Formats: sequence, C-alpha cells, structure tokens
Amino acid sequence: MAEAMEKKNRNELDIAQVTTCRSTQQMLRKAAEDGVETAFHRAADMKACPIGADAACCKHCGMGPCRLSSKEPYSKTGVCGATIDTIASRNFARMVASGSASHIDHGMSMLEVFRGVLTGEIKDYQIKDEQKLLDVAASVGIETGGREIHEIAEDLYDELEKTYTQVQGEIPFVKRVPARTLEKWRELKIVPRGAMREVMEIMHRTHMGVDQDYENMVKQCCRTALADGWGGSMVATEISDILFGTPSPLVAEVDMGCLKERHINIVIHGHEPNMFESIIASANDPGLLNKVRAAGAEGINLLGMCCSGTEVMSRHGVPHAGNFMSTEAILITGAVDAMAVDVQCAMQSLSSLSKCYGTYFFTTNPRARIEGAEHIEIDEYEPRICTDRIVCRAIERFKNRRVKVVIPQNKSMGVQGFSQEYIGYMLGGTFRASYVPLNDNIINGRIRGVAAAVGCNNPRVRQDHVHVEVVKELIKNDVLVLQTGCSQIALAKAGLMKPDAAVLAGDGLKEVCEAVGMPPVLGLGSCVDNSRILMACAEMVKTGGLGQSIADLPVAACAPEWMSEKAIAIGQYVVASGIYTVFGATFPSIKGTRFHTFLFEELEKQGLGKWGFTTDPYEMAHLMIQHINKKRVALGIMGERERKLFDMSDRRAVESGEAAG
Ligand code: SF4
Ligand code: MSK
Repeated sequence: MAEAMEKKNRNELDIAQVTTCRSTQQMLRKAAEDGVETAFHRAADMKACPIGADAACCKHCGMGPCRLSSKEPYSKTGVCGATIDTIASRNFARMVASGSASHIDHGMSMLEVFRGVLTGEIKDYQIKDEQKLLDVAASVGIETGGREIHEIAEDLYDELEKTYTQVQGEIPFVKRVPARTLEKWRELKIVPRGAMREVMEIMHRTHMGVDQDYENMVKQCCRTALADGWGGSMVATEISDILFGTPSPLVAEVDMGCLKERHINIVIHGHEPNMFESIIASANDPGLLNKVRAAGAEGINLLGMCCSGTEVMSRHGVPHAGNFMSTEAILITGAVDAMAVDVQCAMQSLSSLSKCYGTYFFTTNPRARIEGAEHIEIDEYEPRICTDRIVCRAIERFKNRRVKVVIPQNKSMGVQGFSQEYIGYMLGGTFRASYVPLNDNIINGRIRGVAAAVGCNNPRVRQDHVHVEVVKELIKNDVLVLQTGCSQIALAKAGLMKPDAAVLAGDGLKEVCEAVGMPPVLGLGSCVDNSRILMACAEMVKTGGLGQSIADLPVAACAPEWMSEKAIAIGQYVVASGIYTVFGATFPSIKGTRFHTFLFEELEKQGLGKWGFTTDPYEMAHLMIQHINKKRVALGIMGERERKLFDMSDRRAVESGEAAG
C-alpha cells in the first residue's frame, strides 16, 4: 500500500478484547496486515492521564497549570487557593457547556433551515409533516385553529428562536415539562432563560476567580444542560421532524455488510440531517445516475454512520454501517468511495486513513474542517451544489478504485424509527395515541419500568460489549429499553431491534411485546433525539398513575461507553430532569470529594435525579433496576409486580403439570 502509515513499534492489539463488533474485528486484522493504525491502537499505546481523568488539574489561568492530588485529604489547592471541588466542578461545567453548545448550535442550524424554507429562499426542503408542526405549535401555546399553516409556522419560528436568544424568562419548551418538575426547577432557580445566555454564563463562571462554590456551579450546569435537552436538542428534533418527517417504524439494515462491491459506496457521518437529506436527492438524480451507469457501477449505495445515520435510518430506512468506533474500520474495507462528514464525532484520523485506501474524504460544514480533507462547503440555500459534487467525486473514485476491496459479510435487520408519538400509537391504537397502556403495564407489573440506554463508543471500553450486555440484562428483568445514538446501533447489530428479540425479555415484557408486535428495545434516533425520551417521560407523567413529576417515574438511564462532552451534557440534563443516570467507561470526578457526593447523592435529595457510575454492565443494569424498584415502592405499585410474578409462575407450573395437587 503506497501511502500506508509508517508501522509503529507497538504492542500487538488483542482484537477480540477491544471490540465485539465482528466487522470491526475483521478490519482490525486487515489493518495489521496493511500496517495502518486506528484509535484502538492509539488508546492502547497512550494511557489516559490519571490527573486529567480525575479532573484534578486546572489550566484556567497563567499562574498554573495546577495539578492537585486525587488522594485524601484533598487539602492541596491551586496557586489561587482553588480546592479540588472547585477545580473538578469547573472542569465538569466546561464539559457541560461544550456538549450543550454542540447540540444547541445544531438546533439553531436546523431552525435557520426552517426559516429559509418559510421565506422561500430554501427550495430543496419543505414542511413535510404538517400535523407535527401543529402539535409543536400548540405545545408552546400558539393558536392553531382556523389558521394558515404558513402563518402558524412563522409564529413557531419566532417562538422557538427564543430558545437561543432570550435573555430573561423561560425557554418555550418548559411548557412541556410536567408541572411538579417545573415547580422544582423554579424553586432551585435552574429554569433556562435562553441557551446562548446559559452557555455564556457557564464560561464566565468557570473563569479564574469567579464561581468557587461547587454547589452553585452545579446549578448552572443544570440550567445550561436543561437548555440543551428541553431547548437546543428538542428544537433540532422537532424541526427535523417537521421538515423531513416524523419517524415511524420501518425495517432497516445495519453493519458493514451493507456495503456493496459493485456499487458506489458513499458514507455520510455526522450529526446534521439536512446534508444527508440533500445527498439522498442527489443519489436519485437521473442525470447523476446516468454517470453512475457510464462508470460501470450498479448504482449508488448511501450509508449512514454515527448520529445523522441513525436519524436518517429512522426516517427513511437508509442502511447504517456502524457506530463511532467503526468509522475508521469501514475505510479499511477499501469499498468506501466517498466519506463526507459535517459536524461532531469525526476523528481527525479519518483524513489520513482515507488516503491510505484511496477513499475521497470530504468536510462540508464551515465549522468543521479537517486538514487533508477536501472541503466542499454546503450552502444551506443550495445544498445540492455540495451533494451533487460529492456524488460526482465518488463516481470518479469508483472508476479509479486501486485497492483491494474486502467487505465484512455481517448484516442485521431490525425495526427502527420509533418516536414518542409512535409509542403512543403503537400501544394506544392508531386513532388516538395514548400512553395509558404503557402506564397500565407498568402499574400492573408486566413492565417493571423504562430505561434509556444511549451514548457513544470509547476505545478504552470493549466496543459494544457494555451496551449490549446492560440492555440484555435490563430486558431480562422486564425493563423496556429506549435507545439512541451509537448505543442503538450496537443493539441493532446484535439483533435486538427485532420483535423476536422478545424471547430474551422477562415474561412480563415479553407478553407485552408479543401482544403489540414490538421489539423489547426501541430505537428513537440520534443523540439530539434524547429529547424524545424526555417527551416520553413527560407523557408518562401526564397520563397519570406514576406520580406527579419525572423524578417519581420508575425510569433510569445509562451511557455505558460514553466519550464525548455531549454525553456529559445529556447526562446532566437527564439528571436535572429527575432521572437516575449511570455512566460507564470513566467519570470526571473523584469519589469521596464533596463535588462527587453532590452529583451522586445530594441532587436526588433536592428532588432531581442523580449520577451513578460503574464499568460492569450487570452491575449497571442492577443499579438501574434497584432504582426502578425504589420508585415502584414509593408509588405503591411494587406489590402489583410481586403478585403478577407469582401468578405467572403459578400459571407456568399449572401448564407444565407441576401444580401442587
Ligand atoms: Fe491554578 Fe487557580 Fe489558575 Fe486554575 S485558576 S490554573 S487553580 S491558579
Ligand atoms: S455520534 S456523541 S459518538 S453517541 Fe452521536 Fe455516537 Fe456519541 Fe458521537
């Protein structure tokens, strides 16, 4: 391989230990033959900095950087006197700020596209889901009766813009928050005003010599993260649904076996769905398809990766080739003619690795250029100029493929495309969406509770292993699992998105899945679509019987293999919304410090959720199950579950002829 990277002197990678993804394993074996490296190799060669892992260092001013001891009695301070709690909370707050800003900026981009559609300057997209538009408008108090769609849409734009720009008051979507939860936020003074203001304030507070009280800092972390979950992310989801359609279940394929040797393979990796929507149009353009045929290809094969892939798979059934830790591995197949990225989670190494395999690698967003990549900037007003060009370049690469193509033959089918609305229709009937059956099944104990399993891969964790095992353990214990992001793809590859995966569920959950024909694991889309999980929780509260606030629900969340600051922001808004949230991989604070105790114990005493941590998938599942049980006891429905289980085993005994005579 002419441009192969120089082979470094490094320990042999134990491939089976770093990933359970069979396609990625196969490509890592090929990487060894080809002499190329991946993040798995770099993680093995470079141990994580222990001081940084504990969030015990500060470089917020020129008197430092200051490194504190992560050992008790934690009495060492920075040059300015900052304690370990101040330093760790400031570091945490900056992660929340960066993660929230990423979703918020994404949401703002989607809102700009919406504005362009309304003014008529953008012609490539239209309002596709008018019912969703009406529902969203009504949810923020906009009059919809007897009015023109366009007029309502303009009011909605004006209202949602406040999510970002408002300097006082409350962001619009707090109108969707259950009353008791919102009351608690008001009491704690953590209701977001406007997302830009909250991110700005966190950056101010974390400057040297400003907020040096970890409890006060955590309040601003809650307020900023809530501006993400119930603000930026929720706007991104709702506007994407309005413009591109609200997902409803469809069958889709995942894994690298979706690559096709005789097709032009184009991989889209990133987070904003508009570029993906545009390239779908380019890939179906008759003129471009003539060029495809002239190049001797059988067609264009579009594939998604990471979050925009999950989103577009949910809406249109576009195959998904793999999650975050497979984004390098797929290039090693040699089958990718073009990879185009927009924003977030695109490793810089993709640029050099794509050169090794002759793949054309493109950046498209002005915020996110990568050295060595060809930049074809997307113009939101004329997106086809960018995406047609990418297709043309991919055709060129197909004609000039020089490398050997090796496609892993692994592929899984599953049902994707659930939304909070569809969960209502699925359980409550097509004419009138309702969460009553879900709540009833939780109350009668067939379903113990609901868990969200979300988040990234991390090369310091065996890829997909924790995601898959924690979810299997949860469903075995009758916990219905909602999924997004890279976690969703891990479970899809493992085959758990099929209705027949219900055989792995406990008797109660299995009974519900079989009655409805649904899988025990429901995929809701990308990371910003975690807002769908918040809305599902709000619906459960509104429906009744499970308490007055989100904190009362028998619900828990986890991000078993997280790596991005966005995951910390998500975790923080899920906790602030009232949900126990367990992270795996690592956690940026030191157990035993006051800041850590505040996150892991005190927030719950204030009426919010709390953080948890473990790297063991079974312990993670059981921490969540214990929490769900605790909530069931508080709701007075634990007895229902015990009676139900007794009845079920009695019934089995009768059926198998073992009943006491
Ligand atoms: Fe050190 Fe304080 Fe400066 Fe941080 S802000 S680098 S702890 S002196
Ligand atoms: S893409 S944020 S690695 S889930 Fe959303 Fe995956 Fe995490 Fe990126």
